[in-house]
Amino acid sequence: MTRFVQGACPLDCPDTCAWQVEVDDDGRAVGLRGDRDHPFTRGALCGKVNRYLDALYDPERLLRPLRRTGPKGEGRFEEIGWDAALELVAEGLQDVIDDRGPEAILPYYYAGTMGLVQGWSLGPRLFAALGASRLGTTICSAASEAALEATFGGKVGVDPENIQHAKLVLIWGGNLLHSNVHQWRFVLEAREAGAHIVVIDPLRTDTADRSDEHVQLRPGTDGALALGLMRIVVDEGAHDVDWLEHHTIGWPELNERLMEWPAERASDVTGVPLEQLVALGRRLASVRPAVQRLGLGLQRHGGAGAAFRAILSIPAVTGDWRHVGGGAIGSTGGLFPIARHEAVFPAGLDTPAARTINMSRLGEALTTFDDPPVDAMVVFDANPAASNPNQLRVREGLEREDLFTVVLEHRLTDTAAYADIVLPATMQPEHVDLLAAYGHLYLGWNEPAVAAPGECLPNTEIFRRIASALGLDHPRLHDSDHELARQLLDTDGCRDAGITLERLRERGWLRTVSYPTGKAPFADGGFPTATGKVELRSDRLERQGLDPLPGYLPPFEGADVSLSERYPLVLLCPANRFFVNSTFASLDWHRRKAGPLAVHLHPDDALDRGLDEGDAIVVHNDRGEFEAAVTIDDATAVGVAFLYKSHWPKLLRGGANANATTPERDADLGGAATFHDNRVEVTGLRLRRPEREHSVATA
Ligand SMILES: Nc1nc2c(c(=O)[nH]1)N[C@H]1C(S)=C(S)[C@@H](COP(=O)(O)OP(=O)(O)OC[C@H]3O[C@@H](n4cnc5c(=O)[nH]c(N)nc54)[C@H](O)[C@@H]3O)O[C@H]1N2
Ligand SMILES: Nc1nc2c(c(=O)[nH]1)N[C@H]1C(S)=C(S)[C@@H](COP(=O)(O)OP(=O)(O)OC[C@H]3O[C@@H](n4cnc5c(=O)[nH]c(N)nc54)[C@H](O)[C@@H]3O)O[C@H]1N2
Ligand SMILES: [Mo]
Repeated sequence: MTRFVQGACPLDCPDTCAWQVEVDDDGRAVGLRGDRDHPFTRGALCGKVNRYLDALYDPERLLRPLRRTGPKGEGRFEEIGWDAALELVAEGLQDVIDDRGPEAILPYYYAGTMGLVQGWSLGPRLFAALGASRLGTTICSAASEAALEATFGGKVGVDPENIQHAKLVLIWGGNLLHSNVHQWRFVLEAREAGAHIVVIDPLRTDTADRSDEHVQLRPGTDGALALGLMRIVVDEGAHDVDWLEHHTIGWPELNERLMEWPAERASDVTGVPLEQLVALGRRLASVRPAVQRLGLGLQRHGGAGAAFRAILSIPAVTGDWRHVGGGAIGSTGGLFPIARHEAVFPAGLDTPAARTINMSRLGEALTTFDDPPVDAMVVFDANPAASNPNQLRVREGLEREDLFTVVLEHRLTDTAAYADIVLPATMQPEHVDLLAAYGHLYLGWNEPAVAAPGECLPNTEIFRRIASALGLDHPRLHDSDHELARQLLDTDGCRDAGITLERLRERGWLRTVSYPTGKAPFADGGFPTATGKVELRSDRLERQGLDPLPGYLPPFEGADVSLSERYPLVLLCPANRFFVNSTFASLDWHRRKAGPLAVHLHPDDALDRGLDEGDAIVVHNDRGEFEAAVTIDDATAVGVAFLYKSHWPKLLRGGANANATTPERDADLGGAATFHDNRVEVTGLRLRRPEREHSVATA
């Protein structure tokens, strides 16, 4: 006999699936399936998560606390007991506090689990109470979030389920078939009902291949395309004057700016053929409802914030918010009435002011900060040695003998290999959690299904024990997991939507807004801006000395002509179908499916460099280099190379992945990382390193 336990996928992905773990009489997980009743999961998990139990029962899982016995990075450790480990952690942190003050401690975390309980509550809370440096969580979506804030007042937009009602779907910088699989079914439903599907991407991705139209623009030029399209809508006389007047701020100024963007200029900047651009603009002028689905790929460039704002402005100009299925959607995160801030800064807990360190410039922080330096780092839910930009500098920082590093992990990642102490954490079927999503409107509950293996503990329990070891006994640092979940749900929004912990546990998932799908909730404005209007002009951005209007800001390296002589290729490194960031990238099945690290080059770029399919290459720029194999691929344009991100550096020949070349440079908004705004050159390994055998890089 087996039974099914309700849970939720914890991975950093817009789909946040509801799943059910099948458990046998011995308490072992033997199966995993998508929840058939969940309106977004609809009974199916993605290929990589179908194999999640491989990760759960991976023989490489960490089961006991470890203390480093070899040099940093080498990965030699000995097992120690929890008591000894916690004593060492408390001692290490206390020494740093005594020497340099609490700000010399940096908690470093991201979305290895998107669980609100295990992720962004008690850990950040503990470090806030210590007075440690705060973390600017910018590595993924900070530019788009800042753009959404400035334009809509928050992360709101079209209910992704309603995309099925659109007649024109524009997908900007999102490879849905890799990274937002469940959204694709709603797109297909729209298409079956007659919608025209357009993918806007420098690469002809699988998603582009299966759509009706592919707009292959130059990387980092979406802002120019959006302005050009809006200009055509205006020239066609199809802008919704009435909606613009009543529900937006700044239309006259934006309209003036559009006059600077005739289609010819937009075509020149983006490289999109004039006829295609004009035809798309006319389609946008005439087809209602149209929806703009914004992925995150387009926002990993210097001008990301401006571009996002320009695209978000389109439905105000076309009046699409009036219609079910019309509008724009970047993230649904703001439609979850969760007490995120209070989870970290609860009433009654003293949290001293402290500096904020931008996580996307971790290498810089670890190697240059002085007042105080970062002398201790506690890493959880993240793998910066694989996933952060400027990998060599991050590594240089992690190698510092005077840096005390603690890593909470499932596996001995590249980052964990640099730790002084590694603490073994539980995985999703082993702990309680509460999940919000950024690609649909359902909160999810995750009930533990199996016992934790070895001596693994949930992140929360580890933080409670670290608090005790430091002698901190404030009750808010010892809240139980259920208590944390209850605090997260303690909001007016949850009360309005009838969400309680009890109902959530009983059902497994609940819709977060009080209106049903099939509504156009922004038909009459009602955006979470101060005025309820779409802010085409943002006074807030103007006060920060930024362009108050949506515009076009060229990519940094992407448009840098002087750099292009030495580094003629722009390197894009989007989502790998079989990994989620570096998660799963050490497992056999996932690695086999993903294949060895391959850099895709346009046939002309390969020919220019004398490279054949499968040749071993070095990809390099001033920041660093990594080894890979060449794949010749006309899915990309001349001058644009790409690979799928997140192989584990230590499993690669050469010991580095694409992030050895990516920049630590902030985008225009939000201090966001700019992974895709990166110039490189590619050289055959044979030519560059004649002393080396030129075999293909291993995965
Ligand atoms: N399988 C899988 N799923 C994932 C992830 C994963 O690693 N693997 N990662 C998760 C995470 S953390 C995130 S943030 C999301 C990311 O997933 P997406 O939002 O899809 O973002 P990316 O994969 O970075 O890039 C998507 C597409 O944007 C294109 N692109 C690059 N530059 C530009 C540009 O300037 N303009 C336009 N229009 N397009 C551009 C790329 O070519 C790529 O095809 O996916 C999540 N889901
Ligand atoms: N080249 C390139 N690099 C990129 C990107 C890109 O487009 N190109 N995209 C960036 C993006 S969008 C993102 S979001 C970042 C993501 O970067 P990270 O947030 O660092 O994500 P991962 O590399 O998957 O590392 C997450 C780690 O968390 C661990 N983990 C999972 N659950 C738990 C838990 O419950 N407890 C503990 N203690 N650990 C847990 C996993 O084992 C895993 O090792 O990567 C960025 N890196
Ligand atoms: Mo991300």
